[in-house]
Amino acid sequence: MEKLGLSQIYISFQDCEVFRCEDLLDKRKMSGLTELKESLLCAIRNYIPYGGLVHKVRILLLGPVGAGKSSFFNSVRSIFRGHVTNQALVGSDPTGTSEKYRTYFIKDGKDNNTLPFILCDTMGLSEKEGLDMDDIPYILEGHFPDKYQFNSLKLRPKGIGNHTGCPLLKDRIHCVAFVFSANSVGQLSHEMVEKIKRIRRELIKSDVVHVVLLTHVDTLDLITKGDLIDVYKCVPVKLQLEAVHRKLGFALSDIFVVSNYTSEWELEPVIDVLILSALKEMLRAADDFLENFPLEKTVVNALNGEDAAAAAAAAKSLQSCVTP
Ligand SMILES: Nc1nc2c(ncn2[C@@H]2O[C@H](COP(=O)(O)OP(=O)(O)OP(=O)(O)O)[C@@H](O)[C@H]2O)c(=O)[nH]1
Ligand SMILES: [Mg+2]
Repeated sequence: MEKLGLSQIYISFQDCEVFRCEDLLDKRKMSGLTELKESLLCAIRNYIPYGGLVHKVRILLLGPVGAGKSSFFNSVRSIFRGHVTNQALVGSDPTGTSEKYRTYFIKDGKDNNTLPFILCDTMGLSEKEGLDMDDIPYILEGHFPDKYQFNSLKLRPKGIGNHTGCPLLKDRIHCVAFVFSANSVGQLSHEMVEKIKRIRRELIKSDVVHVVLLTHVDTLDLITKGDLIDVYKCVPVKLQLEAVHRKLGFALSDIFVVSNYTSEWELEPVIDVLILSALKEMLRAADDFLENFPLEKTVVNALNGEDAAAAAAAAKSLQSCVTP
C-alpha cells in the first residue's frame, strides 16, 4: 500500500458483494455441444441390447418423492420429440406425485420408431408412506404391469403381470437409476439413507447394475448455464457428488448430473448433452446386467416369451460357451 502511496488513504469496507457474470455460451462451444448431442442421439438410437437378448432394456427410476424421476422421463421424451413436452405429471403438490407404476415407451420424432429402452417410473420413496419396500422385488422381476396402482394394503392381485413364477427377461428391470435432487441430498434423513442402502444391498445381491442421477443442479448456488458444459469440474457440484458418495456409498463414477426440463420453453443443447450422456451410461449398465445374466435362465426366459430371435441369440451364446 505504501509503495502505491495509499498509506494515508483510509478505506472502510462495510459490505462486500460478490458478483458472478452469467457467461454466454460462445459459438464455438455451441457447435461442439451440437455435435456431441448428435453423436449421443445416434448412439442411443442405434443401441442394440447386449447379445440381442431383449429388444428394449428397462430402466427403473427410483428415489425420494420429488427427486425428479417423472421430470427425467419428460426430459428424455422432449429431446427425442424435438420440443419440450410434459407427458408425465410432475410437481411438488399431491396432484403431481406419482402413485401408479408407469412403463414409458418413447417414440423417436425422427422416424416415429420406438426407442430401444423403456423408462419405468415409480412412486417416490419416503420415510413413512411412499413406495413399499416389499414391492421393489416384484418391480425388479417385472411382475407389475403399466399403470399398476400402488396400494397401502399390500394386496397384490394374483397372476399380476406375467407372474408365472418365472418372469421373462424382457419384462424385468435391467438397470436401476437412483434419482436424487442435488439440493437436498445433504439433508436426507437417517431413515431415508437406511432405506436406500437396504435397496442397494439387495440390488448388489441380485446383480442388478445401478447408477445415480443427480437432478436439480441448475438450482445450486453459483451455478450458471455455462457451468453445465463442464459440470463435473464445478465446485458446488463436486461437493454434492461427494455427499452422495459419502452418505450412500455410490461410486463417484456412477453418479451422473442432469438438469431436467422444468421451466424451459425450448430445448437447449447443454441440457440435452447432460441428459443423453446419463442415458447412454444407463444403457451400458443394462448391457452389463444382460452380459452377466445366467445363460440357462436367459434361454428359458426367451423361449417362454415366444421371442424366437431372442431365444436364438441366447441359444447361440450358450452354445458358444459350451463348445470348446
Ligand atoms: N429446477 C429443477 N427443478 C426440477 C428438476 N427436476 C425436477 N424438478 C422439479 O421438482 C419437482 C418434482 O419433480 P417430479 O419429476 O414430479 O419428481 P418425482 O421424483 O417424480 O416425484 P414423485 O412422483 O412425487 O416421487 C417438480 O416441481 C419439478 O418441476 C431439475 O432438474 N431442476
Ligand atoms: Mg413422479
